[in-house]
Parts: sequence; structure tokens; C-alpha cells
Amino acid sequence: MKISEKPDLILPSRRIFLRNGLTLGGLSLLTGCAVDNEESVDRALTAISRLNDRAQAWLFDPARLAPTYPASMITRPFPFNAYYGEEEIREVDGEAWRLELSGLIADRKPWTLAQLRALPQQSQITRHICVEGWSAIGQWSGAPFAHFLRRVGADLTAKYVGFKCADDYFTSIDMATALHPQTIMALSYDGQPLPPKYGFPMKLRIPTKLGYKNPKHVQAIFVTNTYSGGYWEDQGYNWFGGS
Ligand SMILES: Nc1nc2c(c(=O)[nH]1)N[C@H]1C(S)=C(S)[C@@H](COP(=O)(O)O)O[C@H]1N2
Ligand SMILES: [Mo]
Repeated sequence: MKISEKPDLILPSRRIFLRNGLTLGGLSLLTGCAVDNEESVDRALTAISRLNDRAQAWLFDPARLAPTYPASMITRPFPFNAYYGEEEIREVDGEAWRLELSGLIADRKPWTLAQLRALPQQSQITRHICVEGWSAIGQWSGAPFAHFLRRVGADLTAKYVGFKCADDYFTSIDMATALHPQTIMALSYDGQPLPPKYGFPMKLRIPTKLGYKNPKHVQAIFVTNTYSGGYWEDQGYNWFGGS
């Protein structure tokens, strides 16, 4: 894909390079490759984004907690965001819904909502940061994802955990973040069952990552050693996406 075909908004790394006046020569020096056309610019910037993923993974401290806030600081109303507008919010039937599991997981039988609700729940008031330039503080509760992954016998030495959603959204995260103590399978927002706009019946709430790494309406979870990208990540957003 050519740089010029992509909207500026979805190319944060590219935008930063252009804003900081990085020249093609500079990019050649950084990557050690000839960068003399749009295709090679794209390849070089993707290589830098992958390098950035590795640097972020290396810097990520699994014991370091994202900041938490008092209830008085909750943003009301909390913003809605998706790759479509509010009139197209997915309505998932909670009774019929099953969470599907695949990949490097010992016990892959599907989970009902009632079973997820029966797990120990944890509540957090944290800040959601969207790469589009807004942030908001909200309260979510749900089962710690690390607890769930251990319970189903996931291979915790695998590299990635991927998510497929009831809309066409998908994303994947590094195992260290999946096991982070504040990464939860959120079933409720602000003390109420998660409303459709915030991802009913279940979303992954990951306060150490940017908004686009927090999948709503999660339908399937897989554990893998194969890189699988994501909806926005495949269009140029940085994959690690730490916040
Ligand atoms: N299934 C699904 N999950 C998604 C998205 C989406 O379009 N579909 N958008 C992501 C983005 S970019 C953001 S900022 C947050 C918005 O979550 P909110 O509606 O709770 O504010 O959801 C993330 N997860
Ligand atoms: Mo976002």
C-alpha cells in the first residue's frame, strides 16, 4: 500500500516521522536500506514499528500498575468509539453467546456468560486513552485475565493472545500484557452489565494499552506463537500500542 493512499490519522508513526522532518536519506541511514520510493518508505517505517514493538515489550514492566482514580473523576458520559457509528452498535444475545477458545489452550470448551460471571471479579477505575486524541476515565469490573488463562490451561509461554469480536474487529496482545494484574475480562461498566456500546457481553480492559488494543464484544480468544496483527494495526497503528 502507498503512504499517500492512507489517511494521515491512521498512520501515527508515519505522521511523527514527517512532522519531525525525517528525510528519506535519514530513513535510509536508520534502516540501512535504500529508501527511494513510496513502497520502500512503507517497508522501512513498518520495520521501525516492529523495532518499536520489541523496544516496548522490553521496557514493559509486568509489575508496574496503570494509574487508578477516585470515582469522582469518572468521565460522564463516557465516550463511545468504534470503526462505525453509534447507529451500528452490535447487539449480541447474551443467552446464546459463547466465548470460543482455540490455539495453545488445554481446555478449549466454550464459556457461557454465567460461567464468566461466576469467576472472581475485580474492579478498576482507570484511564482509557484513544490514539485519536481523547482520553476518559471509566470503571470496569470483570475476571482477571491471568486467572482465566491459567484456569483453561493456556500455554503461558506462548507469545500472543488474539481476540476476534462480534463485529469485524480483531486484535492481539503480548502474553506479558495478557498476564498483567490489571488486564480483566470486563463484564460490567460503572456497576451495570456492560452496555452494547461499550462491548456487551465482554470486553478486554487493558489499562496499560491504548484504546484500540481493548477489544469489545469479544467472541473468540486464541493463544499462538504466530503474529496475527489487528484491525488498526494492519493499517499502520503500532502493534504493541502501550499507553
Ligand atoms: N469490537 C471492537 N472493539 C473495539 C473497537 C471496535 O471498533 N470494535 N474500537 C477500539 C477503539 S479504537 C477504541 S478507542 C475503544 C473504544 O471503546 P469505548 O466505546 O468503550 O470508548 O474500543 C476499541 N475496541
Ligand atoms: Mo481508539
